[in-house]
Amino acid sequence: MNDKGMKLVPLACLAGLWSVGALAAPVVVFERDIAYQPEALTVHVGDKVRVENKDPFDHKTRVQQQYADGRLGATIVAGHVDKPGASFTFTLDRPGTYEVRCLLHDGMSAVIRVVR
Ligand SMILES: [Cu+2]
Repeated sequence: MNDKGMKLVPLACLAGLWSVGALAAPVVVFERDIAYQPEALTVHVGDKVRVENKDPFDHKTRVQQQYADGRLGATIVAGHVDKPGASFTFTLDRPGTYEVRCLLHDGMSAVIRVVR
């Protein structure tokens, strides 16, 4: 392929799409080397977050709201078994901070901040 047009899609156009939750591609968090990558990210209310397992073994993801004092609140994902090569998607509908934790591997966690 040598279609220069494909390469010249204005970045501003892509950024515009990204900000529209309903149309945006999911934000992807990879499970790789027994870690969530990235381990910290910020998304907007209503964004889809996709967890994709790149490791050759299972992970088990729990997502819970996390208060400023560290206490955990509402459960968003109770414990999804993530098979190798598979992915699943969830949506965070309320602003706040959320802990993503693997129930199979100690210390494997990430933090998602959800803003308006
Ligand atoms: Cu794990």
